[in-house]
Amino acid sequence: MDQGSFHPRPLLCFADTYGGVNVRPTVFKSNPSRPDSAEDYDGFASGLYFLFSLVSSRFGALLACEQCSVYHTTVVYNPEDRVREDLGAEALGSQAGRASTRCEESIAAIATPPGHGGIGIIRVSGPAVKRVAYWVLGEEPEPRTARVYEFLDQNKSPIDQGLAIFFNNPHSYTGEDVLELHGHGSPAALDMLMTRILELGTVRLARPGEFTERAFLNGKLDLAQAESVADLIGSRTHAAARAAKKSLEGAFSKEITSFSKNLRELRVQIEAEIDFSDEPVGVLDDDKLRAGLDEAAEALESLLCRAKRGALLGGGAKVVLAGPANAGKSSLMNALLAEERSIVHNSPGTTRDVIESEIDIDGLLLRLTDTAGLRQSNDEVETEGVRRAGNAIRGADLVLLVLDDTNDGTNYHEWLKGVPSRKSTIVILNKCDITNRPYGVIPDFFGEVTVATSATKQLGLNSLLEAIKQQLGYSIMSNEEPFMARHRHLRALESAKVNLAHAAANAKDRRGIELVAEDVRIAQQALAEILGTVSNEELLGQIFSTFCIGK
Ligand SMILES: Nc1nc2c(ncn2[C@@H]2O[C@H](COP(=O)(O)OP(=O)(O)O)[C@@H](O)[C@H]2O)c(=O)[nH]1
Ligand SMILES: [Mg+2]
Repeated sequence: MDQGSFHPRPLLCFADTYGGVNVRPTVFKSNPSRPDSAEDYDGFASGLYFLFSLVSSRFGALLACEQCSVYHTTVVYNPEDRVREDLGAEALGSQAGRASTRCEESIAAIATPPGHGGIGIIRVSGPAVKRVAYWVLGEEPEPRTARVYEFLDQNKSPIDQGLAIFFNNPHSYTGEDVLELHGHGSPAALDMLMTRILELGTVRLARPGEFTERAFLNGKLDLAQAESVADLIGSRTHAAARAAKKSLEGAFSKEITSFSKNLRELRVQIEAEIDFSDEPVGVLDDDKLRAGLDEAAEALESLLCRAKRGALLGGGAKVVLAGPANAGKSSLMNALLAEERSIVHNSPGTTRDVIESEIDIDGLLLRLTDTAGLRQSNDEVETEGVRRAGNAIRGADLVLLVLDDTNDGTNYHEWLKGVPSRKSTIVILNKCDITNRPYGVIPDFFGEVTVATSATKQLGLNSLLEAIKQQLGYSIMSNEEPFMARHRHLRALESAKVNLAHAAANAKDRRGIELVAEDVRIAQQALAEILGTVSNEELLGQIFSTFCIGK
């Protein structure tokens, strides 16, 4: 038998041909509730499957009829089934792929930050919530109604007084019963109340992020939304907070879902084309396939671009000022910050340590880092400073190579050697007030992005900030509100991009269509990871452990 011509694909005919019965042929599971379900035929079906593998040619029509006469439920074909099976139920955006997880344990935590404040909130979630309410409030509160209560200790004397709100499952943040006690923001009173709740014995202290983790597990949020909760809490600029809020509302998830859906449709067509390549159905010709892949690649690129901007918003960027001693690095840092942060002096070797400060430009948080001038020195402290400067350069998202235009500009390439070749770099020719070089971007400066500045006269700084934003890929797009993204998301999108590129390469040869299907499947899988529909325990642990307690 010709093994080469064998396709181990379990499809035999279109579903439509045999009505609405829709059982995946790979499963061979009968449905005992149906009289025609061929119960007890599972073994027979497996046997048939084994036999199929010996058939030396495409067996679609032949075995479809064969099967039909026995029990057609096992042979009905629907290309969507395979796509769906790979992704785990409705992986694309809906929560159905994640089994609702009701935790047996109840958890509690102080949800407000430590210290004294007007209000302190304790949150309890889980099956013991009603019992806690009964012991602490003396009754089970009306769901979703704020009421003033006395919070009672075991002797029924009040610990504190405040609002209590009960959210019955599934209509709560976690999807479980939740009780919120809004007392006074006194660490002592909150501590007493927490002790009271924990001594009931049915509740334990929540781990960081455990409330949100439960919300995720119960299908209230997808993983990208859950991450944006932490991003919103940790946001340091208005733009970052707004972007995190957008992601929490599902803006990023929607984009991923919609793109995945398109990819999925393309995949269904590719799968059908493979399965019916010998039949005159003509699902997807070469041009259509290539056009579909090109379109997907384009959409992914735009998504990646926006996600990069979102990731920048969330994490900010480390921008390191490096270069020879006395070029004006510290002066430039101070000019950009509009404050005297670094010591400026005309004697070389003044800056000996790494000095960091943050600046918000159009919502983008830059962590500006001033470093010691790169030079040989007999001074141990300065040598250590130069070593640290090297580390800072290696860890930078963007290096500003500051050169003194009065003498270093001509041998800029020597200085460039000190910067790793793949680092994003801007060359700055400082002290242009002395050389009379026009300030601003210098076009075509030996292929480097170069800006002429005067730190002392504050010239060329706006051009420099624009160049920084551009180099970091952060440019404000008109009516598009940015969404928050993380490096984890970027990695997944990059991986999808690589796989789509493979798919496009494989699509050049008709014989590679099976590989195309596999590439698209892996790309789709990478996207599903973003939403957490195919996430693993370790990843979830990593993500939720970065949350604060009580969220
Ligand atoms: N004329 C002029 N002098 C500058 C400029 N930037 C820095 N300087 C001077 O150059 C000297 C070294 O500056 P500094 O910022 O300490 O350089 P660093 O060693 O690279 O940090 C100081 O005397 C500064 O006042 C500039 O743009 N124009
Ligand atoms: Mg300095």
